[in-house]
Formats: sequence, structure tokens, C-alpha cells
Amino acid sequence: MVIDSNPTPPSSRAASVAAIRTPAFATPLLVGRPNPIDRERLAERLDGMFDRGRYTNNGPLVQEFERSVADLVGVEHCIAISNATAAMELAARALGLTGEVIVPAFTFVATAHALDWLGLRPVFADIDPHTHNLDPTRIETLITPRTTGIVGVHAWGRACDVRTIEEVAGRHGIRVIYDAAHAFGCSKGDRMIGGFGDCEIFSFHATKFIQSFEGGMIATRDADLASRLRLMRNFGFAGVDRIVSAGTNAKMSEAHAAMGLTSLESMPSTLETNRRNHLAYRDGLRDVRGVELMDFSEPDRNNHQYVVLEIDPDRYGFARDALAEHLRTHHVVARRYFTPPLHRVPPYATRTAVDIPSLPHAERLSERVLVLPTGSQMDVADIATVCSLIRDLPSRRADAGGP
Ligand code: T4K
Repeated sequence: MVIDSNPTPPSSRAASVAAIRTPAFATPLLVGRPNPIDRERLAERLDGMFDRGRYTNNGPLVQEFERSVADLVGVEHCIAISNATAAMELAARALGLTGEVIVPAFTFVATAHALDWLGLRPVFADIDPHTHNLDPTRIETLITPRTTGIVGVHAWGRACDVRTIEEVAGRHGIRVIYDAAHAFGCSKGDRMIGGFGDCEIFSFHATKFIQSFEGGMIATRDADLASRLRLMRNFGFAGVDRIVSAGTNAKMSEAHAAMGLTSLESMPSTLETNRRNHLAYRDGLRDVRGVELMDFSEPDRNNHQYVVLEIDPDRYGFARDALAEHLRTHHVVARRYFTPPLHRVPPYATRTAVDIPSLPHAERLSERVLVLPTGSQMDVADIATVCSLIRDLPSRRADAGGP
């Protein structure tokens, strides 16, 4: 996809929705456009890095980024990793997972691929259709003598039912990792995500709430696990020329940490923009039949990085894919995360066809969910325009003689 690196100011971008053949926006609105940062601060940090001549291998910026994240989420140990997928591989290996690991079928493919890459077997579980997270009531039925772990995903930054997941895991003596790729700055009640399970994994990919171009972070309260992870991300080196374990190269560079620190400094304004946009979408879509906006107005904190719709085709009059296509013709590039559900994609589809029952909620949601653009690329007038595109689609069909 071509990334618009020089966007037109939002206010001059919206065109008339009335003109059916003219796209409503002159330039594409994208899901996952990087959130703004202070470029001068980034340049200063990079200058410091050039002056020091230290570009990677646990340099001062990486250490500062780790400390900042640890303070923010309230855990003792944070280990910066090259990306969240590599972080999941390291965590699963450092925790000694073998055999089968239970994962939700409704997540980004990286969650399962990281396990599969290690020779583990992801066992797909259905999700709760309201939270989009692992349905904890189904986990126990999937546990076998080969199960060694559960990976919960805090989808869209909404915390899993951590209490039940950890209670089930504790009863069976198995490990818990949380894929918190979406959940930086989010909480479960007054506890920040980062401190649950054996460890939690954040993604700082360019598209995330806080980003370091590419990047990941493992947060844990377990000091032994943290030291194993530090060794493993750096070839097993415990000091100069001293190798004490197996390892790989999953280090974060200083330039990535410079971006991560700079992005963290923008967190308050990024959150304010995301929250403003979420409220504008909520107002604009309030009365649209068959279109439900995922609401995060609970005691839990959310970063509002994702604007998630569920489309009921019977009530809306159009299927999710038709709406996505309609929006695309107006340069609103919504995304169908996560389609298809993981038990239906290679290599899992062929392996699981025989022994996995259908996972109705994951399947249904992956045909209904649509993620809309947000962030600083849009103002509230743009969001009103996107909402009218969504609201007006069914009436176009009615004008043309009904469904
Ligand atoms: N677990 C979960 C639950 C995840 O969602 C992810 C990643 C991971 C684990 C793994 O984390 P990492 O190993 O990546 O740290 C994108 C992201 O690449 C991926 O990181 C993210 N989840 C996923 C939900 O979204 P794609 O395949 O949609 O990428 P792509 O290239 O289509 O870009 C997404 C959108 O962002 C487009 O609208 C374009 C826009 N974009 C993208 C980039 C890279 C920009 O505007 N600027 C950019 O620089 O996966």
C-alpha cells in the first residue's frame, strides 16, 4: 500500500458526499497511520546516539525505554525486543512451553505463527462475542495432558478475563502469556495491562498507539524469567565472550528506542485525539441500524487506537464487505481485522480441519468486523463525513428500489 507521507490538512480534504461519483476524500484515510511525534526530539535523540557511537546491544536509549515502560505499566522488568512476534517466540521458549498452547482464533496471525514457528501446536479457542477475547468458559475443555500454556489476547486493548484465565491455568499448572500488542496504556480496572500472567507482550509497530517503527516489549514481574529473556535476545551472552545459553538476535536498536521514547512523550495528545475521534464516531453512528461501535466506556482504560464496528447484514441491509468496498470508493480504507479466523488460514486450516469443531463466534465476527481509520489524519468533520457514508448506504439501496 502507498503511504501518504504528505497529507492534505483534514479540513480541506473532505469533498461533498452528495456527489456519488466523487470520492468523499481526496487522499486515502488509512487505519494504522502512525501517530504524530515531535520530530525535533527524535532528531536530538538520534544526534546523541551518533555522538555516542552506540547503535545497538542494550544501549542507553533501550535501557531508558525499558525503564519508562516499566514505570508506566507498574512492573519490575521490561525487556525491549525487535518486534512483538519475536517477543512471543522468546517468551514461549523462555517459559519452556511444549506441545499444545491454547490461543483465540480471532487475533492477528502473528499470535499463532510465533508458537507454530517454535514447533508448538496452537489450539484454537472460541471468543466471547461481546469482548472479542478468549471465552474463559471454553478454555478448560481444550486442556489436554499436552497443554502447557494459554495465550490470551487483549483484543483492541480490552483486557481479557484475566482472573478466570489465571485461575484455570493455576489449577492445571500451565503458563499464561498475554498478547498485549494492542493494549499499551490500557488497564483492567485500576491495574495497568503489563502485570498479568507470567508475562505480557506489547507491540510498538508503526501502526500501534505507541510505536518505535518496529518493536516489542516483554513485561513481567518474574526476575528469573526476565534474566533468561535478556540472555536469549542476545545470543545467550552473559558478558563479553561469555555464552551461557542458547539465544537468538531479537535486540531492539537505539534508533528504535529513540522513536519509542519520543512516541511515549506524545502519549497524552495521542490519547486525546483518539478519544475525541471515538466520541465523534459514537455520536455519528448512534442511530444507524445494524452498525454497532465497540464501546470502551467501562472502568477499564482504553487507548482508542482502534475504532471497531460490527455490521449485522440483516439489520443494516448490506454485508460488511459491501460497506468496506463502498467506503474504499470514497478513499476511506477500512480494514477487515481479523479475517479469516486463524483456524481457517494456512497452515492451520489443513491441520485442524479434522479435529477442530467450528468456532462460531470467531467465524461470525470475522465476517462482521470492520476497523475504521482514526488518529490525527482526521478531524471531527471528517468523521461526520465517514459516518454519513455509512448511514447513507442503505438509503441508496432503498432509493434504487429496495434490497
Ligand atoms: N499480536 C497482535 C494481536 C497484533 O495485532 C500484532 C500486530 C502482533 C501480535 C504482532 O506485532 P508485531 O510483530 O508487528 O510487533 C498490521 C501491522 O503490521 C501489525 O503489526 C498489526 N498487528 C496488525 C493488526 O496490523 P497489516 O498486515 O494490516 O499491515 P499493513 O502493511 O497492511 O498496514 C496496516 C495499515 O497501516 C495500512 O492501512 C497502512 C498503515 N500504515 C502501515 C505502516 C507500516 C501506515 O500508514 N504507515 C506505516 O508505516 O498488519
